[in-house]
Amino acid sequence: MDTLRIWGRANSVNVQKVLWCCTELGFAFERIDAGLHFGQVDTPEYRAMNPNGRVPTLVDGDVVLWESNAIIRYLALKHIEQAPDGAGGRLYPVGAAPRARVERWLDWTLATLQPAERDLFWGMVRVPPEKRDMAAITASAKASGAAWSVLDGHLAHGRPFVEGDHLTLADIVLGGYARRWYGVEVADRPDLPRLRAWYDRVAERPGFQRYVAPPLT
Ligand SMILES: N[C@@H](CCC(=O)N[C@@H](CS)C(=O)NCC(=O)O)C(=O)O
Repeated sequence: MDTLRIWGRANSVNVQKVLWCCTELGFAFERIDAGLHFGQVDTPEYRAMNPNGRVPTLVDGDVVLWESNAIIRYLALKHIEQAPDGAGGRLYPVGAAPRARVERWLDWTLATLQPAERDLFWGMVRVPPEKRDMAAITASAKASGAAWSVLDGHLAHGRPFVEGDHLTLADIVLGGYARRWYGVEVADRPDLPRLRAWYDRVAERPGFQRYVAPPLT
């Protein structure tokens, strides 16, 4: 099997989810720094792989993919092809209903959570204090709290992971953003005990510890 090549800087949440996913699946990979101060993403060679000039990009032999959620779906499906009863089928359930329940969180993260939390994360982590737009940060913190309340309510099902008794792609994608939520200072952070208990659980995974837990930069 070719070693997977993953282009993207290690502090990108969208790269981190791919690395964590590879760890859950036992896939070896090589990561190449790209994006922000590492550059690379504007070269013709990179744009030929990923015309968006964003990270991550996955290269697996002649398969070249961008969009992090598409990449983790691909990795899980690749694993299912190799080992139908293995880790891929647990991360990305095969049945229509269980898979759709996982899929919704992948879509929700892109459509609802990420737009809500972007100004909070960027403002608090990547902008120096004297240049922060505190109105945008406050609005983003409020919108983030509202989004996380949706997941907290969902977790009233009482099971350990977002869609049941084991980790799925939903936990990986949401876990990366939860790292950001709990990693920045938020005034009036809503008390969401089910969310916090779930976060502490997923944060124990070796793939999270290695790729998602490091300091936010
Ligand atoms: N929806 C895309 C978003 C890709 C994206 O915006 N990635 C960011 C990093 S999280 C990026 O490339 N930023 C510019 C850069 O690093 O140069 C995905 O999930 O892959």
